[in-house]
Amino acid sequence: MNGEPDLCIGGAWRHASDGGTRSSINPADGSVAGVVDEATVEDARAAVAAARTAFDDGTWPSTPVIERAALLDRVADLLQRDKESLSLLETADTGKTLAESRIDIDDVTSVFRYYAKLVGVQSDRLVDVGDASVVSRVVREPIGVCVLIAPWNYPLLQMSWKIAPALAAGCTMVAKPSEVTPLSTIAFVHLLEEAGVPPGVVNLVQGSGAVLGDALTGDPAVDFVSFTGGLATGRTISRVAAEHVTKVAVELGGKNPHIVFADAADSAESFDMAVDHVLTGVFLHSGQVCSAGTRLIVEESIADDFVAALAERAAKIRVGNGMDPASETGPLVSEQHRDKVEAYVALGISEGAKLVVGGERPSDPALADGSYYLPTIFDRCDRTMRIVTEETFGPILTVERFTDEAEAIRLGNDTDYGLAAGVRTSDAARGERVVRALRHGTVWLNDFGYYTAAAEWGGFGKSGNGRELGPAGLAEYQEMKHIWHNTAPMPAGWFKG
Ligand code: TXE
Repeated sequence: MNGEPDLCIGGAWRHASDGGTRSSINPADGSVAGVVDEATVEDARAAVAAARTAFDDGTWPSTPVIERAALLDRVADLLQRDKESLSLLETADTGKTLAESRIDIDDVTSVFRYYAKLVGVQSDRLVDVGDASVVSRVVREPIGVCVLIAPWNYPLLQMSWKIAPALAAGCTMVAKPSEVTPLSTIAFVHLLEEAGVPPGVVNLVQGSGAVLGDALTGDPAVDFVSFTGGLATGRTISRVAAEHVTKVAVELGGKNPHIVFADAADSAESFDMAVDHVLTGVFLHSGQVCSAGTRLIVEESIADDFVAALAERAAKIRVGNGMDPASETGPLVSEQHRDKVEAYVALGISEGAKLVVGGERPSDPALADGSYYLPTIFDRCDRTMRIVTEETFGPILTVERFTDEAEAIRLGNDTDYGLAAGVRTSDAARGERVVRALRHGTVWLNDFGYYTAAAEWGGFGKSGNGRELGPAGLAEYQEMKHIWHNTAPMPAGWFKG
């Protein structure tokens, strides 16, 4: 970064083979957050080859589990040591508030600690085949060379959900952060080196996915691609990887319903809490969250009051520079992304949705150089509108109304995606019925947005396939091998001649 080499290939830090660089822009004020080497296709191929060599000829895949776990714990310690500097990089690159970045680094730490523990207690499975002379067991082996492609909204967090289990499993890898937010991942790969990750195990390239993508995901030397990002890119990657029947896991965002029954807001206190959770669920990180609760589905009897209270609080959200402790949410990640969000707002208006609050940039001249956008609410929405069906990935809440439980469930499932959903009700039986009926990978009942490293994360439908976090998030990086060992073999006796 800023003159230092940023590509890590086979344990050596290098500049791009053609000397190319890219400026990473701080969306809070348009300044340059860092100048970073931009890999070429040749660099991407070299990174895959280095990962392949490290897997086939290196020691990491056969390093005892206890040592791999100890390394993950060391990474966690170093993350805490460097928490402030990593948080500052994350805020400079993404625009998110420093408070959010600090939470991200704590979450990254937990992921490493979790997988250190989990891999340490995994054991082979003995299978009783009813023959005392046969030892039959199922063992886990690393899947091989992994390509890990991350997005820009949670750069280090999303990358850690991939790197931690990949390392725990004994894989080697090529990591490609988003070209929009590479800074924290570069610092992190230095940290991995310091923790003792052997050369070639974690390779790093930065650059445009459109340029490097096929070289990374279509290389026959790759065994697994883990991708988090947009639906269109997920489709492309799945197609390219299919050429060599390469396993793919993709997390492609969501259009997540937050269903509010009237009984969850029947006292002043519960009403305020429901408003608070809906507000946080959609406007945190200015809506740039794959699990953001972007579709409010509210019972008709309370809808008018609920939307009015939401609008009042949305108008008070302090949008500003993430480095200012007074800011409650930062800018959108880039000018281009704000253009996209603004186009969705214009579309919503033309589709006939009722704009209740927001729908514009902040007027504060101090924010003029950043890509800020105000929290926006559209009422009177329905499924014919693209703002209800498509992921806007900005601070936009759409409101739909229902009159009974069946309709609430139908609306909640009426999406091509299926990443996350929220349900608010004081009726426990109804709550259980509705959460079981919703076809989403995570469902919160009377809460919203929380996750833990120990529970699986991923989507139904077009939100993707595969899982991250939890035991399944490690299993993605492991092949199961059945070993049948006959200690006293006999002739099969099938063919008599
Ligand atoms: O994502 P891309 P973009 C959604 C959100 C957003 C939309 C587009 O709706 O508005 O996606 O965002 C790499 N082969 N999400 O364009 O392109 C790219 O370099 C291989 C949801 O920024 O999906 C980056 O590293 N890789 C999401 C990563 O893919 C390719 C978070 C993600 O970028 C590639 C972010 C290719 N052909 C956006 N093309 C979530 N699920 O949380 C690009 N990339």
